[in-house]
Amino acid sequence: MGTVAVLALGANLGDREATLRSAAADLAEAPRITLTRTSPIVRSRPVGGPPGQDDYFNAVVEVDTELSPFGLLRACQQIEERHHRVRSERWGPRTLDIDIVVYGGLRLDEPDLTVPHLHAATRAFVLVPWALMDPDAVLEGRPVAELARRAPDLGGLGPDTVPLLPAGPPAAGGAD
Ligand code: A4P
Ligand code: MG
Repeated sequence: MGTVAVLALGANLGDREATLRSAAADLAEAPRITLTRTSPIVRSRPVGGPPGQDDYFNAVVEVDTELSPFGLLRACQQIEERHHRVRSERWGPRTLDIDIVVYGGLRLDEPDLTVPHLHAATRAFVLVPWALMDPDAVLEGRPVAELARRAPDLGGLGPDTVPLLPAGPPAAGGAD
């Protein structure tokens, strides 16, 4: 048993649904990472960034990992790279973004890694899928579902969700 972490996935270029599915599969296959739960995919208007961007598709996943926080960050970045993410413009369009939302109860503020993620508590595109995945989730003492209801970008979320992974037996070693 390692550390339970929550990762946020976002895509707004290319086949966004396929990218999120494939990223979840990559995480499930990554060494020292077990995918334990996945949220549905939500559709969201871009928050920040240049005008004229396409909608995002967002999802969150829960993993159990034996990697250190920086090891997990590196693993996420390798998966981003595999999806040919182009880092051109901060907050600009991207084929795939994977952020560490929480890593157990760790608090860390390093130049390359802040956990909990700096904006996690205020972004409906993270909080809504997280609460759908785990209705009892808590972030820094506050229910995620309640934070989601108060998030300024809540109105930018589409009404429909689609499953991230097809229904079936839980991932190998899954906790569900
Ligand atoms: N970094 C620090 N903390 C973390 C963390 N907890 N998880 C560092 C992951 N990375 C972390 O990230 C820049 C640097 O953040 C990395 O080098 C890492 O060491 P990046 O992914 O290269 O760049 P970015 O994603 O453009 O910047 P950033 O700050 O991650 O942007 P955000 O805050 O993730 O915002 N609107 C909708 N609807 N849906 C979205 O998914 N995403 C963004 C990106 C903006 N608007 C969006 C969405
Ligand atoms: Mg990022």
